[in-house]
Amino acid sequence: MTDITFSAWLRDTLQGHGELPRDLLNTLEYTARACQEISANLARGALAGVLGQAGSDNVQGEAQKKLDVIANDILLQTHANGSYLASMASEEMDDPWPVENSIGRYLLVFDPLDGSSNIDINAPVGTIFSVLTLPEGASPDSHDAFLQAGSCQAAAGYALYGASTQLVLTLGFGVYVFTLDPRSQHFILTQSKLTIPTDTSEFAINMSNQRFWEPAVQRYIDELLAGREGPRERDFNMRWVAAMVADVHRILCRGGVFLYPLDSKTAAKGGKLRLLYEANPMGWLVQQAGGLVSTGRENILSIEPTGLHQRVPVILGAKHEVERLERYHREMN
Ligand code: AFP
Repeated sequence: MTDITFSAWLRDTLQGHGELPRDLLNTLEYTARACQEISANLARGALAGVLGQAGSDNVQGEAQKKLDVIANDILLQTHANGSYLASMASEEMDDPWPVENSIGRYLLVFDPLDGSSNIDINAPVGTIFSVLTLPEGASPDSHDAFLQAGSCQAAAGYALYGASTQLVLTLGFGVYVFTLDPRSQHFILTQSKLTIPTDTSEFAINMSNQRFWEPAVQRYIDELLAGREGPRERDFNMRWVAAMVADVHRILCRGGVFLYPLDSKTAAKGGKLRLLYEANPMGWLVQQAGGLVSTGRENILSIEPTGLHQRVPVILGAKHEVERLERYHREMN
């Protein structure tokens, strides 16, 4: 079978859907190139002296790893001369970064390196990105231009830097996986139209926060842990990679449910995960694969953002599990 490269797939797919927004195609192609360069930096790791702390904090007040800053710079520089892109925003930057002299109509918002706490132990990390359209009359350097509901995304995806480097993307008609061929340095289509089963026996949550959760989540997790003797009448398995990209990729590939719910530690900030460059892109991918994405009380993709770095509680994955959690939130909170 002939290998289908990411570029060829993009061109054929966008044409097949009646339009070829050249700016969108370029935004995605150059983002893929940036992810290839980030992957090469990660692969050299200790040999390139890029591990460890950068000695600075980001807008979240979190200590930055050297590779957080390097990955952010790679994405900025890759797109710096792109007339196709109006502006960029990042977990690592307080404010948007408008592209000079650009007439582009698209916005790119990203978490350049998700799962940073995994870098120094050679565990999976990723890049998460979301593409929005610049609203008519909006200024590319304004926060407001980016404050759009997840349902408005033009594209969403991530790169997962694991045993292999994979690019996962949706344009609104299914979820597609491309694997980087180290020899050719092309991303090759390897999976099409991923589907998440409506039921699962595998959950992902950071159990160390258990005492801080709301009653609905306490009940839900207690029932899973009770296994076949409990109300769910079957045993469940747990995974937690501490990199959302890896946990969500597992769910897209074999099912499951992921929770980073509201807890009393993070309630004042609205949650742990960020809406624009974590929950929205990952949530749209999950929804495109037949899963659901919720705060426990509402569909995350319907939230009208009020801030560039806004946080939300995140529950996503198997339809019947997310529906059960939403029911528990209605009944108990
Ligand atoms: P870092 O990028 O700071 O490692 O955070 C990763 C993350 O935002 C998300 O990818 C994980 O699911 C979650 O945080 C892990 O949080 P805990 O470290 O509290 O388990």
